[in-house]
Amino acid sequence: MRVPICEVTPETEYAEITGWIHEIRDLGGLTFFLVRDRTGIIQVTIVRKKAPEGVLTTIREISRESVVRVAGTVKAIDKAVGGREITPEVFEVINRAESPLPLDVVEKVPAELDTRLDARFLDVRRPRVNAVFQIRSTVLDAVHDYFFRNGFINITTPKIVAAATEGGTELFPIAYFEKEAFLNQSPQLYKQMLMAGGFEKVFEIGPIFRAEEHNTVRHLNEATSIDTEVSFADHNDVMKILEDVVVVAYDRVAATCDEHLARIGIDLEVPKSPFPRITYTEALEIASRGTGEDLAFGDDLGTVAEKAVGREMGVHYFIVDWPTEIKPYYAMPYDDDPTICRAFDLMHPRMELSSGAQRIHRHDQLVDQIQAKGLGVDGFEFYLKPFRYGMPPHAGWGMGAERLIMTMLDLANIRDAVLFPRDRHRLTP
Ligand code: AMO
Repeated sequence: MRVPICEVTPETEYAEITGWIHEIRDLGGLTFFLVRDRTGIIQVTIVRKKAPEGVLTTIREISRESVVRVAGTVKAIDKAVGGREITPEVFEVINRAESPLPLDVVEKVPAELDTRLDARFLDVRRPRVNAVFQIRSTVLDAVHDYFFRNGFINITTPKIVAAATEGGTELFPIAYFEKEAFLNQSPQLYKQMLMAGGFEKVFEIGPIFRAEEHNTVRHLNEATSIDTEVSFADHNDVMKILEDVVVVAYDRVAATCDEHLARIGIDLEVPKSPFPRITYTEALEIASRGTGEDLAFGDDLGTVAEKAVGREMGVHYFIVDWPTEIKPYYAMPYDDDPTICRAFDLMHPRMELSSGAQRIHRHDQLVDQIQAKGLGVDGFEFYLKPFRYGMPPHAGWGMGAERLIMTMLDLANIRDAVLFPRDRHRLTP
């Protein structure tokens, strides 16, 4: 019976494995193959003089990255990876890979990102790259788990929508019969409407679409957003949830992904909660000091400013009390000073991970705020209606999964945290 390669130990007597030919080393009378499956690598050793005729025929036609089946006796051997090797009685090529390969899976030759993404199916065979996606899977699992354990309902909202949520410029229009439609920028309006639906605690992990004009190392045109919305909660309550989610994700990876982390070369440090909080005004001061720029209330914190604040903070931190004018219409202004609002950003020293807020839950105030932002209420009726029939106070946030993983694993480019990135120039594979 076929077993995963990681289960073949020096004590195993006989094993059948399937996988890909990772490397071939031909020393004349002796040929070594490294065979890889998703669990590990094993050496297959062939002594030409002793090997069965069938095995010798196979090794004549074999190429790297071909899919093979190997069965034979296992021997403990110090010099081989994992301290064991197989001497095959059966060595079958299930599907031969063409040569040359579009990408070297052995990772000896560094490849350009574009070359790697063009041949992503081969790129993810690389143990280091594969480890990133094993960890991504673990992170999303831990986040799901957190929400389920805490009584949240997993929702799925439409990705084809009629209105912008986060501003009009980053919107992808699509052809939807005779109507104007867009790809959803965020589940924002839907998760809020479900607060009027009485769900109280919802979460969604799904795609968001942003028509980012410029290629940067931290923007995608299709990203994965971890979203939540909670009724009878304020911004402080959901910041606590956000901290917990980040810590839970790191904790799970630290506890279960030793081997994957080692492959990537990361010594993972789990962030400690509560994360420090600074106000937007304090962030401006730090940024002005750090960059020499003269930033004024109401200015966006650009990349350079963010980095300067990140350097000083050194750990995950929140920026709170943002100017109402630069946050979306749904963020609730403070009663005693409506120039600032109950919005927050969660920052990693390298970049923003999440934003959220307590939302306006009163219909008329929301209409005023939409109009104050220069937006028309046309097209928003479906969203505004629930606010007239018993909308509870609520708060929530959205966090980019790729940014969470990118910063956790210290990846240089956000494209390394997503299997098939969509950017300004990339629509395939
Ligand atoms: P915001 O627009 O700040 O807020 O997005 C929330 C988080 O989503 C991630 N993100 C992206 N990641 C990669 N590429 C992009 N183009 C991209 N755009 C956004 C970031 C960001 O911090 N509705 C609000 C959230 C809320 O208030 O609940 C929203 O979408 O990590």
